[in-house]
Amino acid sequence: MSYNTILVEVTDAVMTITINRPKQLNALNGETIAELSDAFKAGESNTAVRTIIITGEGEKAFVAGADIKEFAEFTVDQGRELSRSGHQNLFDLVEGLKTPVIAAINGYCLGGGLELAMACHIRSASDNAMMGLPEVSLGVIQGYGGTQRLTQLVGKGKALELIMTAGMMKAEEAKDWGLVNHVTFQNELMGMAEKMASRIAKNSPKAIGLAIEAVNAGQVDGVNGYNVEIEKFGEAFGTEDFT
Ligand code: DAK
Repeated sequence: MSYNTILVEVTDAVMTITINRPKQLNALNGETIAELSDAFKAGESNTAVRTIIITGEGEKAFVAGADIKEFAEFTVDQGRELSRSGHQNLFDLVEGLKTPVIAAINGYCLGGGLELAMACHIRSASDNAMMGLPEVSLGVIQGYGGTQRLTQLVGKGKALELIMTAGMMKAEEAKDWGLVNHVTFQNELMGMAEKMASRIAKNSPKAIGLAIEAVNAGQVDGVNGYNVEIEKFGEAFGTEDFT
């Protein structure tokens, strides 16, 4: 599939997906969400790809949110439906991918952009990155998993503070909060993400996929993560990688 709003490149077992709408600060519109969904699925099914890095084109933004022009006229039913399909087609897909996904956050990372970064397995940010959830300033709330994933990452008190103030925080503060794993200079961000990808690539892709499933299981209501770990631990013994 050829894409209009993203760039996809595979080099040395790393798929790099770049959201390519720099004039709109890489805001996520429906087309971008559909293309990202397709690219992530293609990455997971390509055994040559061991890690996926997602970033934004240009020096200003990772993603400045959902494209606010697209949902201005939405009804209650349309809002609910778009949220549901976004969860399924992109945000839950990324979180559940068996191939590790690193978000390289290179500037504004707002609203749906932060929700996308939070669905990734690892977040690295450049020192100019600004993170926030402006939704309540626009009269909506997070619709792509932000209320849940932010709470899991930083705890309820901090999550509510960021959501209710609709403010932005700098990369270093986001690191202090546990929202991002690493902060580096902008010109070193992709190198840092690639270094992480090559460290990951030394390990068993099957075991990594099983570990992702076990870690994610602990966040699902009604699922006992310890039991899932026991199952996945057992499964590992049946893989060629273990043999
Ligand atoms: N959507 C569309 N266009 C955007 C955009 C966005 N989120 N953010 C920036 N742009 C566009 C601007 O309109 C401008 O376009 P032109 O006027 O040049 O045509 C261009 O990008 C450059 O932006 P600025 O001129 O504003 O650049 P500045 O450096 O002055 O400011 C900024 C940068 C990031 C502070 C500012 O652009 C800004 O505040 N942007 C909006 C941030 C924002 O509110 N984002 C939305 C968060 S809410 C849903 C699920 C989820 C969501 C919604 C619905 N459903 C399931 C229905 C999620 C909502 C959100 O993400």
